[in-house]
Amino acid sequence: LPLNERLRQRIIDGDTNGLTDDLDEALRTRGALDILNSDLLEGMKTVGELFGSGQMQLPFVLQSAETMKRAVAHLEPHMDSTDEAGKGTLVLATVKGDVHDIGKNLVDIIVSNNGYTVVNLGIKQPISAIVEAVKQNHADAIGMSGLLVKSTMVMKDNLAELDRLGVGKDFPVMLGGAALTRTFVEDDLQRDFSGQVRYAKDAFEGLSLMDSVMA
Ligand code: B1M
Repeated sequence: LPLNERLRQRIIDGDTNGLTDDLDEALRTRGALDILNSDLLEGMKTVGELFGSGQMQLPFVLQSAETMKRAVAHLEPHMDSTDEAGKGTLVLATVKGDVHDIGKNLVDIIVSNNGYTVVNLGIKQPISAIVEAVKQNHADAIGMSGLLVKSTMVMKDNLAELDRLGVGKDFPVMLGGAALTRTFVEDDLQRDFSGQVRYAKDAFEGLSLMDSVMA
């Protein structure tokens, strides 16, 4: 297979044997983000389709996810970063009940490589832990990730809880993950929230949102 297809196939097959060699070969001619977006994320998309249609079982999805994580870790040092620092602090978490963290961790990499401090709380985080981390770190914004359809309702409850605690207006909230849509976040959720809630379709939009919030 040509190199780009081989990389895609490695994610689908969860095949780490020779993965870093292939990545190094790709890095000789292409940027890390291009490899990530064009090949690795395409592979993950196929995994999602195969799993969704019952053609792939969960343990294999897990292997694909592990392969993806290794690939991202290998590419990370090659990603663009700025010397800027201290642009602001983002508390980032995957919401309660949800274990998906590859997208969240990409947001962490992109945003922290571009001058922000990211406090990444990990997966399955209740809103109480998020609020606690925001206070402890004097954060400027909250980022919540979730891929399950039920996570969209958790996010809605979390916004209500921020308002109940009286801190909704204090921290702009950024939401991301495959089950969300811009309309759901910026119309439906925004309507009931006292502060600002925005949708980021990918990690780069997450970075632009941070830039606009901190401007
Ligand atoms: Co799961 N899973 N999974 N899974 N999984 C999905 C989400 C699913 C759509 C697959 C499918 O059916 N086609 C489906 C959800 C269906 C639904 O809710 N209606 C699903 C399911 C059902 C499940 C389980 C329930 C399966 C089971 O146990 N029977 C279970 C859930 C467990 C739980 O959470 N409680 C489960 C488990 C798993 C694994 C553990 C095996 C593994 C996750 C491993 C890990 O993350 N460490 C896994 C995987 C890998 C997937 C798919 C195949 C791929 C997700 C992924 O990593 N994509 C996924 C299929 C899909 O998404 N179509 C699927 C790559 C990643 C870069 O994309 O996270 O979307 P994504 O991030 C993007 C943007 O969304 C955005 O930026 C990123 C790109 O730059 N973004 C943000 C994300 N968060 C952001 C936050 C921001 C800003 C942007 O600011 C805060």
